Amino acid sequence: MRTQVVIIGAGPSGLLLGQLLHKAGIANIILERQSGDYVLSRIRAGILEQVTVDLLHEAGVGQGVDAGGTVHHSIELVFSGQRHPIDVHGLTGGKVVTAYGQTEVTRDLMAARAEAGLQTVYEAAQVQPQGFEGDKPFVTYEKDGATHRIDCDFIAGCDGFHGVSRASVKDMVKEFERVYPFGWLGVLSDTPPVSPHAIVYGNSERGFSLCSMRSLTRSRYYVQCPLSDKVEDWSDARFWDELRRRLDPELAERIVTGPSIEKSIAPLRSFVAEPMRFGRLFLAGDAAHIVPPTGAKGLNLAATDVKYLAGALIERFLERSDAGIDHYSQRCLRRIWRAERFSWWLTSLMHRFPDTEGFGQKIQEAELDYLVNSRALSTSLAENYVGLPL
Ligand code: RFL
Ligand code: PHB
Repeated sequence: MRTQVVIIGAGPSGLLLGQLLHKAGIANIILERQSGDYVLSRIRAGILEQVTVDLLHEAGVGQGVDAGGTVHHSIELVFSGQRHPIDVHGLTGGKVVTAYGQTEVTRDLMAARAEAGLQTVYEAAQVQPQGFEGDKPFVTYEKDGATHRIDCDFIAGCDGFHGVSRASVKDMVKEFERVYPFGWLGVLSDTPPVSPHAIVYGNSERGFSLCSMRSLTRSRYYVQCPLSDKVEDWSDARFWDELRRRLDPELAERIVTGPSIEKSIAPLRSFVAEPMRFGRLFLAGDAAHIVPPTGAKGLNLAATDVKYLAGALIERFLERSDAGIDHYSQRCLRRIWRAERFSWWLTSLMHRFPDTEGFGQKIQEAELDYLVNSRALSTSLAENYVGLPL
């Protein structure tokens, strides 16, 4: 078999890249380890920057977010039992973010791919990128008891943090990492969101909390929890009780509870692998970097990697220029490190750190107080939240 680009991974990065390349007439095949249903069952991101929404339109899949997304003009911070709105729209000269689930983004992209008749091999085992340091790359995989080989011009490693792409260049990458001493317990429920207008980030002495949404009838909530906790430790009743205790009295009163339809614990990590290009193999999205979810940047960063990679490959195939490919890593990493800084900062500001004693805690409280009373720092938060310009 032969194609122009083999994409490893059918998460949002891989599917979006496939769609953008297809629109430019570039043939591609996606190899995915899991089944399509499994990919759709992973509940993750919910907040899209305008750059990401624009890219979905460019890929021809913008109808879903237009119809089902909710535009947010502000976020709210809750600490010391009080709420503080941050007017993101006003502070950024009119920019907004959109609540629309990663599951929905993925479903829209899968549907467009199926409609265009493009090939995705689900449940592909032992996927292995090869020959990418020379000019005849290929990818092998196993399916239904047989080994298959696809020859190609380029390989895109869009296979997430635990994928095979970064693992296959591990001697050539430099890794930067910080692991945080807590996780997030997330709950999805078919209940109206506590605030349909703002995403609420809470810092209380019991730990971090977050109130978000997927639609006017579906909510997404998180609480900081110890890494040793198991999902089974958290009944729905315990979760709702804990969430309420971390908010101010008015919001706590307004929470509409209901049965959870998904509940999971995610560890928090900052991670960057450099560089992101190895001959004819490129890393994109979570395969190259992870941010703690506090800044809502992971999926958005993945989307900008894909924008740069699609642009570079289109330039190469249609204009015979290597300029975009040669600058891919450098272009992405500048934006990635800025998002890493923001996500680390917001994580440090909003969580309780188990080993932080009095001084560190007092500094955190002083910074929160400064943030909500300083237009300069509020503007910095707002402009990073909506996404720095490309
Ligand atoms: P994914 O989504 O991990 O997809 C990678 C795909 O590759 C497949 N794969 C393989 N396929 C073939 N062979 C192999 N050897 C393979 N190994 C892996 C996997 O099965 C999978 O299908 O990476 P991608 O596409 O780069 O997308 C990245 C995003 O998923 C991620 O950054 C976001 O979810 C992060 N994130 C958020 N991002 C935002 O922009 N806004 C948010 O509000 C936000 N909230 C979040 C988040 C992540 C969270 N968790 C659970 C980590 C909230 C949470 C709780
Ligand atoms: C979500 O809606 O899942 C969400 C929102 C904001 C974040 C992280 C996750 O910072």
